Amino acid sequence: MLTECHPSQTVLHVPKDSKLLAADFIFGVATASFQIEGGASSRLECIWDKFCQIPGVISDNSDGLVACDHYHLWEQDIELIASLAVDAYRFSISWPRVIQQNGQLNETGINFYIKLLDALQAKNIKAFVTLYHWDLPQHLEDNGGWLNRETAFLFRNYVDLVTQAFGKRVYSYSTLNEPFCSAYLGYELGVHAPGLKSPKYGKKAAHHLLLAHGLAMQVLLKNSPDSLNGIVLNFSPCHSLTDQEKDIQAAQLADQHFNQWYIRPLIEGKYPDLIKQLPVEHRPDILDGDMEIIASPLGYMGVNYYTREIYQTDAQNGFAKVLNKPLPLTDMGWEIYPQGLTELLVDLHQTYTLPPIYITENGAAMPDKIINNEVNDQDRLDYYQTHLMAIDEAIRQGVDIRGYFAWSLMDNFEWAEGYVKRFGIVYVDYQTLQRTIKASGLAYRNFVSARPHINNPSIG
Ligand code: GCO
Repeated sequence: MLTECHPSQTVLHVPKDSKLLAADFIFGVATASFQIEGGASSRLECIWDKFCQIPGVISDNSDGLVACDHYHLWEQDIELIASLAVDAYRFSISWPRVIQQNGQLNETGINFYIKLLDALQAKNIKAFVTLYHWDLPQHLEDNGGWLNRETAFLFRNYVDLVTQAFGKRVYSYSTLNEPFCSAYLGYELGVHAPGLKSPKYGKKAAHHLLLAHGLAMQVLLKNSPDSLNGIVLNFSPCHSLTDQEKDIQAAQLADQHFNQWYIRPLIEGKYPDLIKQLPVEHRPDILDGDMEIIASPLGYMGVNYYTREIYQTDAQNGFAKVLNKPLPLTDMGWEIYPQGLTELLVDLHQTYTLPPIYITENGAAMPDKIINNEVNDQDRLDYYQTHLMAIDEAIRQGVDIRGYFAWSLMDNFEWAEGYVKRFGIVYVDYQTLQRTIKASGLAYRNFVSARPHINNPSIG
């Protein structure tokens, strides 16, 4: 029975005067190559292939060799995306699929994406293309990966070749997805590929990633000046456990390391002042001109938001993440904290001169059950509802937000969590590869297709 005070609802809605309903506000769904494609035998090995072979690093000992087999099922996946009535699809290009070891284009690989782009265009779905979502070719890692400055220039060459091949098919490019994750999780914490662990590595890798971004922006300006070109960053607001000065400072320090370290050089051409306090061997190797390249003007910035983090003081590192999270939590153990999204967006807007913002990822892993071919994921639906309202509030407070992408189109390989954690608005049966739209997916479809300008083109 439905009771009046129950927060759950089976539909998504926003106030009638919300900018989210404007005709030019884009709603989409997002994925990434390694997480969905499979088709591994027709591309080069990437760092995630190798990482998955290390015993114990992936919670279910799985890999990306088949994943959702999107490489073979892409046509039905485009139909699926179209059936959700979204305006846009955000996906990434697998560098090891489109570039051969000798640096030349792989024709089969590039044609896969060209067919995909053409099919999207035929359905009037805007393509938001991510050029790097973590699947570095393994042979480049063997040469130092993102710790080697040369990788940034090889990224530029890759971007040059693919963007020429794609021509005018792409609505929006993002150079990198979440350089924080590539650098910190991959090279400092070692929980992501390539699994290196040293405080000396994180910021060096980050600098080369940011340099790669800047170099790619220059290429995009030349090869694709009419597309919306930018970068996608992830943020978690850093809160302090108590009101004590030491905890407050700890949270501020974490924020400098994890959030400001990436946005500030992009917008202002300099790293946070914290750089001066870092041990010399932890500092990035910055050459003359690097910061200008990194701060190339952005057409937009993508913001990925899932949760906030809480910190307390720590004698050794200055800050420590509080592991005991306040409820409610998602299946990832991440606190559901929609007000953090409003806070984050308003804070960024007050701190920086921002380009237009797109929320390029937001969503939740939930313990889904498929029963009689239905997934009643009310918990995920509630997550979307509260986060859409948080975005609405940020827009009301003056932030220029132009789009929203649900993470993810479908359940997929959730990195170190393997296939155990499900983020999709579409359920994937990994035995049969059958896709089933969850209740949240149906609600999303109903929401986007009921916008005033869709029903009546003269409104909005
Ligand atoms: C990220 C990545 C996605 C993840 C998602 C859930 O933000 O980490 O872009 O690939 O799957 O965020 O963790």
